[in-house]
Amino acid sequence: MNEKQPIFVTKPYLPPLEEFLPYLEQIWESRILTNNGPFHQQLEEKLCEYLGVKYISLFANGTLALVTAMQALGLKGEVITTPFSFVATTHALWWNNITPVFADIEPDTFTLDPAKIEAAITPRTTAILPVHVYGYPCRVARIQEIAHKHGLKVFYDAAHAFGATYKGQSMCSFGDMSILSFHATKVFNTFEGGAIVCHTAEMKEHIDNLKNFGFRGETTVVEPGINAKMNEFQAALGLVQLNHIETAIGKRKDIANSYRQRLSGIPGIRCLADMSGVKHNYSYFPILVDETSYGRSRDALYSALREKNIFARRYFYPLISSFQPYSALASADVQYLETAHKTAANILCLPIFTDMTDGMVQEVISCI
Ligand code: T4K
Repeated sequence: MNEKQPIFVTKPYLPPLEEFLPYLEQIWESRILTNNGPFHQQLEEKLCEYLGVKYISLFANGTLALVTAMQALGLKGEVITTPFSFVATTHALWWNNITPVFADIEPDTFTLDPAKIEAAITPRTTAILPVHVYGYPCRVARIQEIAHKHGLKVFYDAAHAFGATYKGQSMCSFGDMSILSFHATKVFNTFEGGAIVCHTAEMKEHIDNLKNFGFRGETTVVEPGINAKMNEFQAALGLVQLNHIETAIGKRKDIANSYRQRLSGIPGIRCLADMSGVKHNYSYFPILVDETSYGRSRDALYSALREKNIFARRYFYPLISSFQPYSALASADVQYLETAHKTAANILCLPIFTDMTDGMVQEVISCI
């Protein structure tokens, strides 16, 4: 038996407990547990400041934010999206009775390839749903041009992109709206949680109605909404986490740089470089394993790491398009998704988290 503590792909960051306790005391005192309470309101304000955006609506999790974003935009028919993401991206379409149309990704950033989007547009297409995978920006300008030309909405799954910026702008400020995830495994967590960023007060009101059963006021229901509200415990944790976010991203950056430096001499292991004009958040640390020059497959490396109690993850393998609910779609055919398939076969996300020690990083590197 291996006695060593496991090193998981991530370990949620929690602030010192004493910083959270006063918030808990206030909740116990006020008995306001949910439904747009004071911490919820404060967190929306503080997040707008931190992200440099005008309107944000908090959610119980990122998946409900995705489902609601589509409702708010009134989408139907088909939506063009990437197969290289967490399955929630596509599931949210299914929950809205929308057909996902998969298009291939770019080899350098693993984001939706604009060159493949246009070919996938049909008269039924209503929107494009790209993902800023690992916090790397999609080609937002080009995607906007295509959307404009064809009269489509664009909404970004920015679940990985909290705290990341592109050309000085928060990565969740592009398109018609963006969704965020504050799940335990994310750079910024509220245990579970999520948000929608949008651009007008009217749209925020619409989204806020939708996440609260469609209520506007006490006695009027304006649309068939759902319950997707963030509670006061989650919001309180968010307020405390926000004080630590820049330190957390800084620590992750140091870990990413150590990996890059020390893995650079290993043939067949490719790390993603930082992109110019981007402030990265280092939410994941993906490597690509080239079996021929490394001498082992990605899966062999994944298993060898597990034997040493190191739990790297194959995000995102299998592709969403390979999962049973979607594999029969015409757009799921391998011939259209060559880069995505190649990437999914060779990708491995190494452990990275705020409290990761240099010793742990060294352990992972030695094993590789
Ligand atoms: N869009 C994108 C692009 C996403 O990546 C996600 C979620 C969403 C949308 C949907 O957002 P949410 O509805 O989740 O807010 C995890 C997360 O559950 C999921 O949030 C995330 N993406 C996805 C990429 O990863 P799993 O099944 O891989 O997580 P799990 O439980 O295996 O956790 C990974 C490791 O983290 C564990 O081995 C140990 C460690 N861990 C995990 C948790 C939950 C802890 O140490 N403590 C914990 O509490 O899905």
